[in-house]
Amino acid sequence: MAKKPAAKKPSDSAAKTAAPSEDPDFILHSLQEEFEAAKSFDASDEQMLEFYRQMLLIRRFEEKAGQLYGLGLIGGFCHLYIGQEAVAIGLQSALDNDKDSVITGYRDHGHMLAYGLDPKVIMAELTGREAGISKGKGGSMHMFSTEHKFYGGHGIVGAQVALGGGLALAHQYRDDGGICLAYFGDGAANQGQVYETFNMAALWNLPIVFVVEDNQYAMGTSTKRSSAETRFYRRGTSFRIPGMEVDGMNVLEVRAAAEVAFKHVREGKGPVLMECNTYRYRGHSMSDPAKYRTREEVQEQRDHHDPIERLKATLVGAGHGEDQLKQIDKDIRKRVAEAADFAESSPEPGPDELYTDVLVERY
Ligand SMILES: Cc1ncc(C[n+]2csc(CCOP(=O)(O)OP(=O)(O)O)c2C)c(N)n1
Ligand SMILES: [Mg+2]
Repeated sequence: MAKKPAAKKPSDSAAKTAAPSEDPDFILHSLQEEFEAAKSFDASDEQMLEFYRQMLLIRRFEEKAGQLYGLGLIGGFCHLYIGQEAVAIGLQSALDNDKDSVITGYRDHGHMLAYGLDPKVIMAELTGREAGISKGKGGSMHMFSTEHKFYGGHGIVGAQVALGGGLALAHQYRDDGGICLAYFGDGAANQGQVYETFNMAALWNLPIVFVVEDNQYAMGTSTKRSSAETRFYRRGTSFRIPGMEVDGMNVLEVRAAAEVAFKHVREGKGPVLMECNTYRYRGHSMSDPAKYRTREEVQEQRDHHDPIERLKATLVGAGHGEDQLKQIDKDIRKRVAEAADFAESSPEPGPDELYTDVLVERY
């Protein structure tokens, strides 16, 4: 786990034994206790293999995206998700894609791939091609698909939280049974609009799960330098939003937390705030030399907390051979190479596309 939970104070254990009505922090840890009771998702063999394939696809895709950026084939910004794969896969594997919506910031390639989409349309979006999921007009930071109920891809830090509140209100208003999953970063967690949204979401009992992907840094600033309270799951307490603290480097733990949180929200009990502790291996964006941290710090995370290696060890323990897992990697590398070839060779959108998708109506 990227961040060690602080040692419990005596008052925490006292509160644990108190009846809910006498426990001032009941709201805060009501779901955490349920989650702690079954912290690892009891995945079938096939589910575990699927989590492994999906996380590896994100990893290899992002590595390739980094290469294409280096070759000048990706314009604008490019923020890689390497290291954080278990968060998107653990959470989104528990969604109902026919009903639920997802919204996130600019580090969004992994969240799109978690839908099981063909990597070709994501890579083509990165290279600005017509075949891309947003016709090549969104690029890395602004992917969007109403078809999949994926509402972006946002470059304004924290904006997706307020917009996510709106998506949740739409689910409630239309009574469509869906919930919204709104991801944001540790840096975004210090934005004012986040707390305005918390207030409204709790007041109106909106069906939303707020997820802080605490990857330890906001650009070059560590959470310790930017945040008075780094245990982000506590930040909903004053709005009576239950918090959950999750090891975001462990896909089975993230999925177990998703089960608890989604059930709570689907039952109409209002929002949940989940903190997933994770780590980004690469710089903030491709143009970040990452001088604010040591190589050793990154290496320690790679060597001891990597989410893919961790699941691999579980799979090996369950009897899967190294050869089988190597073959999966080989197949994924091939898919990603094909996606890159496709993205490099497909045409750019025509000039008339400049005037489409600007307003809802074509003009
Ligand atoms: C409103 C706003 N302020 C500042 C920025 C510049 N900016 C871009 S990314 C970023 C850091 C955000 O970090 P975090 O929320 O932790 O997300 P991460 O990049 O770690 O995924 C900042 C300050 C911005 N895009 N929007
Ligand atoms: Mg961050």
